[in-house]
Amino acid sequence: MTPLTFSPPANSARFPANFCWGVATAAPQIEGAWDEDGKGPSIWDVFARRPGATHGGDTLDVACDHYRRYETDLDLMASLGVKHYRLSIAWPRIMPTGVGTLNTRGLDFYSRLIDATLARGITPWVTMFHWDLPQALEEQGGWPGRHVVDAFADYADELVKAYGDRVKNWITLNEVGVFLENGYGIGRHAPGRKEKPEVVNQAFHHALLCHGHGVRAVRAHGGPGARVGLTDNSRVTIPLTETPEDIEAAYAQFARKNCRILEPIYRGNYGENYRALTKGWLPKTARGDFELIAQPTDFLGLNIYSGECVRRGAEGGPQTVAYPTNFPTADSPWLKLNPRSLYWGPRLAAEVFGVKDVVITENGAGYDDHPPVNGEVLDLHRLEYVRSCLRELHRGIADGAPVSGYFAWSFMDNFEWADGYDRRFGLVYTDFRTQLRTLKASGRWYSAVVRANALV
Ligand code: GBH
Repeated sequence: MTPLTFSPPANSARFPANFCWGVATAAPQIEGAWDEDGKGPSIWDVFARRPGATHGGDTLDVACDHYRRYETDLDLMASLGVKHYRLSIAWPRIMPTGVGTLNTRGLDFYSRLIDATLARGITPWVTMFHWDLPQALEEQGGWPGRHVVDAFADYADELVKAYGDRVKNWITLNEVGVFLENGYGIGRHAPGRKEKPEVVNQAFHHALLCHGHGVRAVRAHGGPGARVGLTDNSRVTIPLTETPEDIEAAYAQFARKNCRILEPIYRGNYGENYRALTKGWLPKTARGDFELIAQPTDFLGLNIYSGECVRRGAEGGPQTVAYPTNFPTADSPWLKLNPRSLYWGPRLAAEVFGVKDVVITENGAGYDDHPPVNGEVLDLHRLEYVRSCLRELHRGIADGAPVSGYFAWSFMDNFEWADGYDRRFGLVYTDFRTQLRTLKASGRWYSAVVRANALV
């Protein structure tokens, strides 16, 4: 038999030079120490204590105990060869009631964390807000009230003043649509409210203003080289077949499905799609709001796990095609395994909204991994899915999608919101009883990808 030649994938799927490979986490999901060193309660600390709110009544009290273990966690991260780390800051550690006096011990914690990151040659990407609103602000009405905007403006200023000398990559808010729809619309996330669409849309407006203040704060105090963007969970519309008709349908549907966030940010108004969605209802705005919201940013962060398929319908308009009930799905039932979302997400953002730089700030898969056996967690499902996603991301870059970075969600298994500790997204397995960390097969593989800057 004559052996065929073997081209290592490393040659065929090399990523651009300077591509940023990273891992991501969020403060409330990993830190624990929920009331230590002067931290105030967040809406999640309170919500998780409500009977039935989270899987098995799980709370954020201890989580991965990262507050105490950050040094060894960062050692493990560095050993993977990862050079970028997306972390978030807990607002109630910095300002226990959301406003007023700064909590020095909270500020010091992130100062040490940032230094420890840099000391290992890892660049921090800091999210200002990943869902842990100080409970005191919720008690004054929460996101539907405009007081949150003034509070956030001060908070953002303090963060950038405190860390701007060392942090050059800032993300204002994580997934506005998700924390507001789930928290104030359907009540599945903190604070668990079920409000009318008008109230939720008003809350969206306030969150967009907070994003604007985040950008303003970075421009004002960020120093040389500072960059800032929003992280959005844009709905990705995948053309069912990659034909001109279905691609056109995907464009139209992308503009519609993301009109509450990308339209105001990239077009500076609530446009036709927004008005069609709300039947003409518009949030209360003040003079100058859109100047703040639509300030130019340096990148758009996209969290992409899945997408929906779209085709040209019988009447010629775009039509979403439902997944069959037995379509391949991760253990998270919402996570339909469709890697093409990584091709189309960045491309649509660029083509429909003119985004010049996309960073994939999250991608991954939620599975109920089995505990380690002989020190191994063989999460082949996650490995193959993420590999397929990267293959599609690579295809997108080859076709001109402006993608400059990719962060795997998540560095380690953590508090998965309403799913508690039941659902795992980590490249590292966390034993929540002993706090032992075990690198999974997917983590080992990801490390090889990062080192090769290519699909392996
Ligand atoms: C991200 O959200 C978050 O940024 C991150 O904190 C989180 O850990 C990660 O993804 C994994 O979930 O159960 O049917 O009500 C991802 C987008 C949208 C996924 C809301 C879960 C709830 C669907 N999320 N969705 S459902």
